[in-house]
Amino acid sequence: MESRFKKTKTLSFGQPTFKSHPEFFRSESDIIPGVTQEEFRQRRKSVVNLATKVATKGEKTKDLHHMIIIPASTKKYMSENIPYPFRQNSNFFYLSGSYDNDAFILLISSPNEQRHIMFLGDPDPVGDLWDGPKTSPKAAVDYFGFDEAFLTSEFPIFLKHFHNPRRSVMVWCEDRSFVEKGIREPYSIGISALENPRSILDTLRVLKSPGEIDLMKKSSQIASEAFQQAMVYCGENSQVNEHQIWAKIDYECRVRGAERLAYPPVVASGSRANVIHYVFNANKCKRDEMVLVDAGCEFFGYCSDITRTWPVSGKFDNDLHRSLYQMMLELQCDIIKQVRPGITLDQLFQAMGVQLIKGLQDLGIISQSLDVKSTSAVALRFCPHHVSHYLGMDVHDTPTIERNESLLPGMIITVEPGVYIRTASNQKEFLTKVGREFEGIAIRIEDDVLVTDDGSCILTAECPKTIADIELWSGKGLLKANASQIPM
Ligand SMILES: [Mn+2]
Repeated sequence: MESRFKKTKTLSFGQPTFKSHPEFFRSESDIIPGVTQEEFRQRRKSVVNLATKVATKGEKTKDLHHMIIIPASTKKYMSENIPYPFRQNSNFFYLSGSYDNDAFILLISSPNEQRHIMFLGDPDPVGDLWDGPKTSPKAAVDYFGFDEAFLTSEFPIFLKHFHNPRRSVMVWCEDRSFVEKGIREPYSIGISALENPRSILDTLRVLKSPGEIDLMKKSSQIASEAFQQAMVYCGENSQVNEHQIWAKIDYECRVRGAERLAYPPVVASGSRANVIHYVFNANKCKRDEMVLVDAGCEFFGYCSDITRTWPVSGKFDNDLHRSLYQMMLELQCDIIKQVRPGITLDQLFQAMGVQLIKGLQDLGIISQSLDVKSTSAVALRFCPHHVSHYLGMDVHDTPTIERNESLLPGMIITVEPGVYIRTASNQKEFLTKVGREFEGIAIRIEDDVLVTDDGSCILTAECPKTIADIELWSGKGLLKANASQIPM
């Protein structure tokens, strides 16, 4: 077979390819590492097939046509001419592998055929001077494997040809105004229904292919190594602040090939860890406190999501820290052991609530007299967030998939129990005298877990989690600091 790169020799791309980044790609047929042009084509086919099935409820309907429109992200500005870092729309990326902005995918299904079309931004001599050339329609066909590709300025002509008053068209698009202003009004195309394709895409995206699993493994590996290095860094530097730990994780992820952090991280030391979405990340870390870090990265569009809580000093010298941490660690490991096909995220959450209350009672933090069976409301006061969410191209992936759906092999989820002992009044009534000593301490431990045929596999297993491993990695930093003090 002729190499695709011979055909596409003159094409340029605004994204990594096998040719430009051979260290990440396996073969020339990959559009992103491990995901071939054929897999992207299959995804588009599956979207069309599922949309058709949902629309007709399995019955054969003769003349119904479907137009599924998935726009790319547009360039967004933070101030005059200064763009925000570009982040592709996950659904557009899932169906194309393309980083192009101001483009859209059009999938057409008629009773006898499917057409996969990409519309791309028009060449702009002035804009291209600043931003570089855009992907051409030829590249969209040759490299990305679309059946046809046009410039967005050609869309009206395309619609004119497509328009047929006898045709009944169901349009699938999240952006209503795009459909009303771009299709219905100017061309008076008879649209029989306007549907949102989101849940169809979520249904497909929640199950990861082998290529996607490998990307998730890589993303998890990169973030795990960044956490190792952050622990070394804290051990090495007697004075750190949250901002520096953030910078360290960001740096260590990027040097390993991640595009960016997957979300604004939480780096919260001391009692600030009680603020679940604390992102100010600029306070000093005290050596006798713990720091909670919730961070992950994106690798070719696939996210990792890790939380670790560790003593800034690198040693679990404080008995309160040590005992509460050990309890949460055992709880988190027990919940992960329950992950298998058939169980639901809500069931994991229930299990966490029961075990959290028992753990707090065993440590004497809350009263023994509380009935463990009616604990979920009390558990929510100590851990006000869910224990799990789906993970994939988005951090909070496939949100239309309910948390009471049975897990299937190939799904990837987080397991992230937390405990937040605040001085908040809604906990006071439960805290014992011993419990009051723990006030201000917050711990969350989060791993990314793949559901397998017979259980699960932790993708973030390299990230230090046991007390011994955390002290080991922090200890590497302490050793470095001591070595640098030895006079030469
Ligand atoms: Mn998470």
